[in-house]
Amino acid sequence: MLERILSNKVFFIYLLGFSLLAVFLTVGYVYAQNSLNDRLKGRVLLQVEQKGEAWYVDPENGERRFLGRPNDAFNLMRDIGVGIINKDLEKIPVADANMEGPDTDGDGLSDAFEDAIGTDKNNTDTDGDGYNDKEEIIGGYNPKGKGKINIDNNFAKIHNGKVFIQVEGHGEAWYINPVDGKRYFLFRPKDAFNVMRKLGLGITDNDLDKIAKRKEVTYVAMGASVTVGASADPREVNGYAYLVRNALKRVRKVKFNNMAIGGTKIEFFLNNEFPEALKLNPDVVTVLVGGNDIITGTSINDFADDLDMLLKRLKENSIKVAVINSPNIANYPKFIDGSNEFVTIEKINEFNHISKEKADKYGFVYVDIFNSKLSTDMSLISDDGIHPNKEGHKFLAGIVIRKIKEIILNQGIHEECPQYSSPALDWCANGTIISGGVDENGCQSPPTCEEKT
Ligand SMILES: [Ca+2]
Ligand SMILES: [Ca+2]
Ligand SMILES: [Ca+2]
Repeated sequence: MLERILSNKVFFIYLLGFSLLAVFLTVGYVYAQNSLNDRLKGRVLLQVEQKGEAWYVDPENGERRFLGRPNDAFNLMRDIGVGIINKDLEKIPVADANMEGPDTDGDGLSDAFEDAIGTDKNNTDTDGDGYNDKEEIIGGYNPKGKGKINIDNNFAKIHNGKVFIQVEGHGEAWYINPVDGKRYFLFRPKDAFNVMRKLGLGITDNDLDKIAKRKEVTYVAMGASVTVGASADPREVNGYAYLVRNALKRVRKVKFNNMAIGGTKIEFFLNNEFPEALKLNPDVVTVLVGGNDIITGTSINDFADDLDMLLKRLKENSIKVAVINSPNIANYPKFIDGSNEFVTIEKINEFNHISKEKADKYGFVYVDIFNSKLSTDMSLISDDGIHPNKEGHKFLAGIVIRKIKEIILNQGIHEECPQYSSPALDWCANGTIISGGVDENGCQSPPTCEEKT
């Protein structure tokens, strides 16, 4: 008995030792990886041991994305771009690059460049102070008026490596180079590629391997007409589910599928949309529930049972879910006259109460749009008196995006498995190494050592 306890104890100490080693090595690995990622955030990397393939390190999460051919690179940069107003953009110094192209006034700035910075493309000296537009903008002077430009180096620093899209212009894009803190004009695909080539940093395959590739996420939207995108034509551009997809694309590679069909209810989500969704092996599902069940008088018990079953199945398949409730449609033009006996604020609250209860039961995110402008601000509702309009979809997407990002960035989607180094050679020399097996995330667990008896 004592012997058994001792042997268990030895085994435990080995296990503990190994675990600590593993933790130490993992922490070391992650630390090294993080510092490399941090140093390279926002940089373009060129694989010097290959054919100079270019990668872009996302400044937000340090993951790398393949830049591919010039057109791909340009589209990718626009894809990751964030909107900026001119007043903020002007805080960042301009790089003397990418000014080639038709130049009507011959001042060295292309017409497109002048459109972007707001100078006169038919006048070499927009403000008439004797200094031409290019000299001024490159020298940090204001080509449109008196004095210097109010450069804010801290602002540039915070946004190093990002791509900005001018929301007040024609959507021109600029890349903030982390090395010199200047902005590089990205007008044509060629510009994007030139920037990449000129500013790119050579990297070995070995170092590149240490930088995580962008994780992929499969997002499926379930619901009815609102989720289809009704009253926000073109739906694939303005519908909330598509806007959520677009937002996800900023942080992840996204596979998206919209399962929603107009006029459907929870029973249909469960029996039709869910089986189809499951085939895609989704990571994240949003399900907007309540609307048609409330309108057509589904019994609250049936709703509760079907929603419970749907969420249970999603949970069983390890899918992260955001349950979106119903806004106060009793307040909507279509129902405000009380013509639909089922549509009352009491009923809506009853359904939403179930949605919240079930979301909580399965540990899912609950998205409350009842307590939002979608219940009160009828300027968000379309002329049909029931569906959100374009602005309404945008508003709804904003709420969902915040919640979805919580799910994806905090709970981890397709997280890479921890890396363990091999234990010392004499580890378990007198025992049998037992494979650690695969954990619930599909990651290999460290092996254990069983003492020989
Ligand atoms: Ca010019
Ligand atoms: Ca000019
Ligand atoms: Ca001038």
